[in-house]
Amino acid sequence: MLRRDVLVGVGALVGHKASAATMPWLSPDLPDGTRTEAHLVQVPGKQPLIQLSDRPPNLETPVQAFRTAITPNDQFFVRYHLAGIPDAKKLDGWKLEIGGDAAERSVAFGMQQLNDLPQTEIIAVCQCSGNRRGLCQPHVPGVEWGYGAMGCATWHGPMLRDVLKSAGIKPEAVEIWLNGVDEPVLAATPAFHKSLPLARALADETIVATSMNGAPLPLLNGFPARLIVPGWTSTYWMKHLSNITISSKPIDNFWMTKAYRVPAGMFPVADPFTTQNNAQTWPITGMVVNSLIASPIAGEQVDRSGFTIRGVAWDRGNGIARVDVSLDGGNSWQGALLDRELGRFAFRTFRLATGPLPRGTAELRVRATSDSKETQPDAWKVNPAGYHNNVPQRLTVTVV
Ligand SMILES: Nc1nc2c(c(=O)[nH]1)N[C@H]1C(S)=C(S)[C@@H](COP(=O)(O)O)O[C@H]1N2
Ligand SMILES: [Mo]
Repeated sequence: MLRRDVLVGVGALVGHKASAATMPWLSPDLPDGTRTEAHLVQVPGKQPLIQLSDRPPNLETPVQAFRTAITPNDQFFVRYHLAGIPDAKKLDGWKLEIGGDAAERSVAFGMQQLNDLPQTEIIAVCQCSGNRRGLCQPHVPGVEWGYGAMGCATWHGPMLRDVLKSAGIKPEAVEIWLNGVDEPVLAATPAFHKSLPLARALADETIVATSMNGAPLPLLNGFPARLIVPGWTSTYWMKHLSNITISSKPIDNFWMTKAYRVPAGMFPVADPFTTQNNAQTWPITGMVVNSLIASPIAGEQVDRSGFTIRGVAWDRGNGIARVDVSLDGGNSWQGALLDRELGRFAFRTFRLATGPLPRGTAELRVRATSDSKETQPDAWKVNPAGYHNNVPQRLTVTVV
């Protein structure tokens, strides 16, 4: 039997500094500063999350939440770039405005008008480009995320395509520029504006989500509407979406031309973002294949008669072909059982019954392979911003 008592009392830790002993799921590979500074906080509408920064709020989901394919709204991670985040009052009277030099006309949608469009629903992983940055070797600066800057939800709303069509798309359109309600508090900070190539904006699965797991979006996850770009890292998933510009020109701002970029050609790209490529760097786009063991957690005591390893695997929409688990630090691997697929953009849960194990410590590892034969590399492909870290997770448990 698994010992779960280490998890009991998480709520009692709220507001206190955590140590490795009180937050066992924090990987020992995280930089010392992160392990001592991170602590659980409970903000309105959320269960306790790991706080990496306060203003703006950057809150990570504890690993235990990834035992199911759907991440509950109140455990979903939170990432903001700018301290000027909207409260409910500021969002009162919210509208989504669409226009631009490559739009036929300007239009505005309230919630009712969005609901009147044909609706679609998709289960998709929302993962920060910098998920696992804190585990990168060598270490890189930035928000030092562990494993939980991600989540998977059922998103519901109209297709972005139908919203854009209401404004009319001129033939010269190349990019769709995106803007949310949040804003910098200092004039010197660039506003968080992003863009998408027209083809990605018109794709079937790109939607303006007005609900998440059957409920309105939590305030911190983009209420009342956010963009969903399944398969791509969530930097493009604009929250509190308020302005869309159909543009004949590529956007030129810090968050596109300087941030969220990877060395040209370093990672596989299914649908390139050519209007933003330069000779050295490309904007980050599709996620790389990855997997996570969510049970047991690091440091847990497990029974030598055997236990079940459970977790999730995902990629950018090719689908998960297999998940292999090692119980001996990577010397031997066994195929895990994959549960039913909830769609090609969703978390795929897996399980493996270990059978009897010798007493002592065991190092578990996990590695997923996609239907396009992509697998997780042994070494992280070093890039300055710490993106796409999909080195197989390692965790040590004590077999008693
Ligand atoms: N308005 C707005 N949308 C945003 C961001 C932001 O700072 N402001 N950050 C983006 C990034 S980088 C990520 S990782 C996701 C995080 O989504 P979440 O906070 O719902 O988990 O939101 C994206 N959308
Ligand atoms: Mo992100």
